[in-house]
Amino acid sequence: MIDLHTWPTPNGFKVSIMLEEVGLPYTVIPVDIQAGDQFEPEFLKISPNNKMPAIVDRDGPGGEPYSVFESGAILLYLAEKTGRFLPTEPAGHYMAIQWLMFQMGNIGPMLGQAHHFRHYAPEKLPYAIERYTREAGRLYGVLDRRLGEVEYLAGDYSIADMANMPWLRSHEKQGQDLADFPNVKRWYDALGARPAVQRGLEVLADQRKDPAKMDDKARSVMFGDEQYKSR
Ligand SMILES: N[C@@H](CCC(=O)N[C@@H](CS)C(=O)NCC(=O)O)C(=O)O
Repeated sequence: MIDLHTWPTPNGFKVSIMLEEVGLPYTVIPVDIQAGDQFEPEFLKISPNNKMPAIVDRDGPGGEPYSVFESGAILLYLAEKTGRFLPTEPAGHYMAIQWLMFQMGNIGPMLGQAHHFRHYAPEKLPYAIERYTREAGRLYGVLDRRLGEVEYLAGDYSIADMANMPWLRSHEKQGQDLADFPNVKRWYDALGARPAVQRGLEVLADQRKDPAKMDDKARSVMFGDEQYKSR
């Protein structure tokens, strides 16, 4: 049994999609990041960077409970635990890891900044909006070129696709139009048609709050003073 500490965000959905794909039983433990659950001492023991998602595998290495934070590490852990969605032959294996790292180092941080400056920032800063919207568009272009050559990012469907796809759901909020990226759109629609992906995207979906309606307390927890209290 896996405990999944999560909230309905792209990083959380990566892991719920994988758990649905492999069919491992899991319990969802909500981490309300607008209420500050990520700073609870018990949560920090399993996720020291105060971010969801995190998992605890009750049947970890040696049969002992084992916790994992960072969604990319969680996807690798689950892929290796189950022997699914990560090729074992070296060329495919490292291809999947490359596109997983591409997501962790680029798609997540840059699309996240585009979303932040376009929608969350109290001040509309043209420099930041232009910089991150342009970078988001460049990254969509990288994905589009890759997906013009292969059906899935690593050839076969893998954790690399599961990591990238949830981030593209907010393409409008990131200032992007999928019509400009036809190969991305083909892949995005194919993933969205998978029942396991649909179930993974439903996890805690009813808890999703409109960022435009974030109150001062939530803003402080997410972006303000509360962030620095756990130091
Ligand atoms: N690199 C991390 C990023 C996780 C992350 O950014 N989580 C955000 C929500 S999507 C979070 O928990 N934010 C709460 C906070 O920073 O206090 C991962 O991929 O797991």
